[in-house]
Parts: sequence; structure tokens; C-alpha cells
Amino acid sequence: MTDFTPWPEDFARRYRQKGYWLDAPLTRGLEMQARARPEACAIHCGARAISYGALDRMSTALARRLLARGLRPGDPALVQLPNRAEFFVTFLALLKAGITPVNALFSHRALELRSYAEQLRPKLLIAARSHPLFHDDHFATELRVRSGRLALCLFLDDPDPVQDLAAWAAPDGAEETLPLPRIDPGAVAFFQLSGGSTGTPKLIPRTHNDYDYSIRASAEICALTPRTVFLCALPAPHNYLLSSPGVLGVFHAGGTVVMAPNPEPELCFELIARHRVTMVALVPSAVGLWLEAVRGGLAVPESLALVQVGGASFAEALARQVPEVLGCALQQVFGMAEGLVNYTRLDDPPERIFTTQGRPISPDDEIRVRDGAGRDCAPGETGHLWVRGPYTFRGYFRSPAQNATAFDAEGFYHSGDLVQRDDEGYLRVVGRVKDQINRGGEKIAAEEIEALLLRHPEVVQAALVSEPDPRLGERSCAFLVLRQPVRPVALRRHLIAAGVADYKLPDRFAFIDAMPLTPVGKIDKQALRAAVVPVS
Ligand code: J2J
Repeated sequence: MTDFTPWPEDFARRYRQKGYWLDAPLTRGLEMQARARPEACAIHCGARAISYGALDRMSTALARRLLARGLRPGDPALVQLPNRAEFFVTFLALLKAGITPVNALFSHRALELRSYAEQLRPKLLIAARSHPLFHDDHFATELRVRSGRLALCLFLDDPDPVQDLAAWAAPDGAEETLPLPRIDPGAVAFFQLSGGSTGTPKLIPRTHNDYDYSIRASAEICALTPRTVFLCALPAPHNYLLSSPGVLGVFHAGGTVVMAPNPEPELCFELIARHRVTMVALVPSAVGLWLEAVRGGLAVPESLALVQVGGASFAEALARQVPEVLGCALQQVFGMAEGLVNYTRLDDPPERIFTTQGRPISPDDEIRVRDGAGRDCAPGETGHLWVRGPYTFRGYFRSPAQNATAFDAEGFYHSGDLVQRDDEGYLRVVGRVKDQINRGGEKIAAEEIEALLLRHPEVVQAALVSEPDPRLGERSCAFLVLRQPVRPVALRRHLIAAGVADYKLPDRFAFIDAMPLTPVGKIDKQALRAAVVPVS
């Protein structure tokens, strides 16, 4: 798949010269570990312990069988798997075969999957029978039609070995001899998901070179070693869990990953104790649950040394409680699937760790903090965050209109975040201009939900805005102007029927007679956020 926006030649040359881009495939780290320490444990998943050697062999076996079935490097794939080891076996196999997947979240439903299928036109679908959409073959058949070229569907936990993912990934010895294709490290390795602010979920091309750099550098910043034991308790395909330093960072360092289905404290504390977990990545709402659990009498097992917190605003008051109550060091992470990732450093003074969201990974991450008129902000002033750099993308997949506004002429990506930068380059996230709700780290594009609400026959106008929530940080509220009264339950049913993921369903509906408007006649969302309306 070649249609992505590459970095200009002079930038690419510089990123290579500086040793950021190594022109090696993204699977190189895993392959090195598999050669050096084949018996070391890569993943604990339920009762299974999968070694580096086994992970390498399984992913190679799957890659070869896919190629033998006629799939080719550059072919796109749609993948949706739960937090199980098979997600990584599959991802690594596709990388080895040069097949470019989009990894949908397990919480995604028909609407999201349809959109990915229509945009990418996948030749391969890998999904789970345990997902409500794939209990039977209806939806896979629909996706086949939407894609127009879906040639193969495999399922996790399918009773039929012909399409059972585990059977396809079972090594039989042949994988040790047959050659795999040569991967172009400058090419797209996979598509990351954008939190989005538009009607259609956008895809972010990530190359082997750029992603590998962000992972290697992150593993170093977080001081990962073969003794690192990382708990993966948030959705595995999310950029944070995959690469900051995430599971791929742990594989790079030769550590061990422990899979958890969700960040629920009782379950996680038990896994931490059983596997002597040293590190976990959480969103602020999960930290809230952990703090409550400890106050309620549960103890965090003492092996846990580092808690990363990112994905949404983390209140300073909560940050200060992490070392005190959980007994672990804190690292704040501010990242985005589009690229730029910031970390507080492990040896930063506590005040900086409590009060900032860190500084960029790379000396070549070019950050601009600009006011509304496009002028540079002084340290400490609030402005818009623009970025370009060796692992920040240059364009959404096949989205010229969106790219025209998301990037400026110099190739800076306008992130939609409002930040303050201090003298030493540390960032503080203070707000957002993009039309997005950050519901406990899960991103909702307002426009996507508004468009669906407007399809309801009684809805005249719709505006989705955030409102503060003590647990999630933000929750969503849909303000509606209606022709005839409609009950919230009917509106919710309407959205569910449209196939939207649960986390995108408005937490609250508010009915008003007319939308407040800005002087230019747009819906005034600021006024809506400030409005006091009856709770429904
Ligand atoms: C405030 N807002 C934050 C933070 C992200 C590492 C960590 C997180 C993500 C991620 C990621 C925030 N404080 N600490 O990809 O690699 C909001 C910002 C940002 C958007 C990106 C990673 N950390 N955010 O959350 O693509 O608004 O990536 O632009 O899901 O989340 O969302 P996403």
C-alpha cells in the first residue's frame, strides 16, 4: 500500500543520518529476542506462558500460510481481537508478511468496522467469535460486500480448523525453512486509529521506520529491561499500549507482558502478585479506581514499581496520590496515535512529574505553541500545539480535505490540543480545540454522533459536548432540538441500531428549544457547555 504522505526527502535523510530510522522491519526486536533468548517468557495470557521462540514461530507460521493462500505484501487487513496473546501473534504475522492491518478496538461495532472496510477495502479479516458481530457469518458477509475484495476470514475460537486463527498459527516446522518477503521499512506497516473529530473515523499510516523509532526510544526512556513485567490492561491495539513503550517496547527489551481483559483493580492486583508485574499503563479513570480500591483495603503488590498515566487529563491532586497511596513511581504520558509522545522522565523532580505531562521523545520533535493569530507563545502561555518530527505522520489515509486543515504548509500537524510549554520544553495539557470528547481516555468525535442523531426523524439539530464527570473526567451530553418529544431511551436505541460503539452513546440527552449560536451562526458549544439544563 503506497498511498500515504511520505516525509519530504531532506527530512527522511536527516532522520536516517541521526540514527532514528534504521531501515529495519518493526519485527526486528522480536526476532532478535527469539534468537538470543528463545525460552524467555514473552506473554502470559490466562494460564498460558508463550516464550519468545514460540511467539516468533507462531507468527511466522501464520504469515507463511497467509502468503501461501495468495495474500501479498501491501494487501490491507481488518483485525479485531480482544486482549489475548493472539492479537500479538496476528499483528507480528501481518508485519512479517507485509500485510497492512488496521486493528479495530474490541469495543468497536458495525459502524466503525464498516467504515474501516470501506476505506481500506481489506483482503483479509481476522476477528473473534466471542464478539457479538461475529457469532455468526452475517456481518462478515456484509464486510465482504463492502470491501469488494475480501478473500479470507479467520476467527479466534472458531470450531472449524479451516478458519480457526489458532490452527493457522500453529507451527508445523515448515516455517523454519520457507523465506518471508523482504519488507520495505519505509512503507506503511499498519494503520493506527485516530480519535477523530470528523464524521468518519480516520486512519493513520505508520511506517516501520517511524514506529520502530518511537518504540526503541520509549523503551530507553522508560528504562525497560528483560526483567520488566508489563501489565497490558487497556485495549492492546491502542497506540499507548502498543508503543508508549507498550507491548512492542517490552518485546524490544526482552521483558514479559501480562494480558488483562480490563483495568479492574481486584483482577489486576491478583495478576500483579502472580506474575510479579513491575509496570502498568493506565488512564486517569483507572487510577481513580485503583486509589479507591486501596483505600477500601486492597493492597498493591509490592513488585509494582512504575505506574504510567496518560490518554486524558490527570488532575494534579490525583497525581500526588500515586506514590503515596499506590506506593509506586508515577510517569505521565501525553501521546497521540498520529505520532508525538511526551513523557516525564524517571529521574525528573517529583514536582515536575506531578504538574506536567512530560516532554517529547526526540530532540527532533519540532514543537510549536502558537496563539490564535499564529504567533509563538511565551513559556507558560496557553497556545495551540503543532508538531512535526521523525515519528509524526504527514497525512491521514485518503483524506485530502481533512489533511488540508490538519497540516500547515510546513508539514506541522495541528493536534487540536491547547498546551503550555515551560522553559525546559515540558508540556502541560490545558484544553482542546478539536471537536472531541475524551471520555476516560476513549475519544468521541462529536460530528460522528451528531450526524447519526440527525438521521432520527424527530431531530432538527444536534450538538454533542463534554461535561465534567468525577469518575471519567468528561462524559458526553447530546443537546437536541426536536420536532416532537422523543424519549432518551428511543434515541439511544436509534444509535445502537446504527451500530455505534457503546462508549460513544451520549451519557445524557438535553432537550432545548433552540441552539445558541455564535456571531457567525455556528452552534455555540461553549455556551452549551456552560448551560444549566434539566437532567434527563
Ligand atoms: C491530557 N490529554 C491527553 C494526557 C493524551 C500515549 C498516551 C496516550 C495516547 C493517546 C497515545 C493525554 N493529558 N496525558 O497515543 O501513545 C489526549 C490529547 C491527545 C489525544 C490523543 C500514546 N494523553 N491526551 O491518548 O490518539 O487530546 O492517543 O491529542 O487516543 O488524547 O488520543 P489518542
